[in-house]
Amino acid sequence: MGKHGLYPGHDPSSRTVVTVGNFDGVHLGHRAILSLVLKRAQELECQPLVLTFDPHPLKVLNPEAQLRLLTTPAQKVELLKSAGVSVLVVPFTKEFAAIPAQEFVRNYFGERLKAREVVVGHDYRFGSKRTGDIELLKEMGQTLGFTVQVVWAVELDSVVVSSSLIRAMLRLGKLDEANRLLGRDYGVTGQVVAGKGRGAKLLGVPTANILPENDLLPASGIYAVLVTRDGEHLPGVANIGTCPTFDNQEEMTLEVHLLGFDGDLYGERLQVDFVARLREERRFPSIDELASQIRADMDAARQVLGQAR
Ligand code: RBF
Ligand code: MG
Repeated sequence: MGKHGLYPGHDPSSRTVVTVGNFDGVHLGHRAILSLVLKRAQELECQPLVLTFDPHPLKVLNPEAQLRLLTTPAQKVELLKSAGVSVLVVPFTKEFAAIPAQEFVRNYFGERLKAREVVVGHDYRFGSKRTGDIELLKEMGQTLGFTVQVVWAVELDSVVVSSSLIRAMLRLGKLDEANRLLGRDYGVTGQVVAGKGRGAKLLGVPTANILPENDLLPASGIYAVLVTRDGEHLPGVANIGTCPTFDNQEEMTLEVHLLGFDGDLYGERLQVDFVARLREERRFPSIDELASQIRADMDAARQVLGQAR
C-alpha cells in the first residue's frame, strides 16, 4: 500500500463517510452502523467506506485467547460489500498496533480517507493501548474537517447483539437465535475433500466432506442447509459430528448430502448456510436404523427448506 494509499474499492479523490471496526459476523449491530454510514454518505455526497483489519487484532495481540471468528476474511468483505459500502482492509501487525491514537486519526481519517464524517460504535477505542476514544476523535475532527456520529448498541429481545453472544449460541446449538442476531443464516465455506466413501456404500447417502475455512462450526448435530455452488443455492442436509455409530472419530467433521443431486463435488469450494437444526447426533445400534433416521432427516430438511422459500 502506497503512502497515500491506493486501496481496492476506494476512490482516493472522493471524501468519505467512514466507520472502522472488526465487524466479525456482520451482524445486526454492525448493520445498524452500516445503515447510518450509507445514509450519511448519501446526504453528504461522500463515499461510504468501512475500514477493517486482517487478521483480527486479537489474533495478533492475544493469540493465546484462540478467538474463533464467525466470518472468514473473504466472507466479511463480501458481506460488507453486499451491504453497499466500499471496504478497505488494513493488514494488522504489531507495528500497526503501536501507532499512537492521534497519528492513526491524522493518517487514516485525515490524509488517506479525507473523512467528512466518522461513524463509530458507542464504546469504540483505538490506537496503541486503546488510548484513543470518541472525545479525542471529535476534538481532532474539528481541525481535520470531520464530524463524528455515535451508534448505540442494538438490542433484540432486550439482549445486546454481539459477536461473542452469537458465537456462544452457535456452540450451544441455538441456531435460530444466532441467525436472528446475525440477520442471516450462519454460513461456513470450505473445499470438498475425500471422505471414507462410507456414506454412499453403507447408507446409500453420499456426503460431501467439507474442510471448513471458518474457525467456528455450529454445535454437533443434524442441520437443514442451503449450499451455494457457483452462485446456485441447493437444498441439503448436513451432519456435524464424530459419526459415533461407526468409529468415534476424534475430530468433528462437516458432511453435506445434497437433496436430489448426485454429481461429483470433489475439489469444489462450497458455502453451507445453516437454516435449521433438526436434531442431535446419536449413536445408533445398527446401520439400518441410522439409514432410516437419515431418510427421515432428509424429509424434515425438505419441509423446512420448502417453507423457508
Ligand atoms: N452418524 C451417526 O453416527 N449418528 C447420526 O445421528 C448421524 N446422523 C446423520 C444425519 C445425516 C443427515 C447425515 C448426512 C449423516 C449422519 N451421520 C450420522 C453421519 C454418517 O455416519 C456419515 O455420513 C457416514 O458414516 C459417512 O461418513
Ligand atoms: Mg462423505
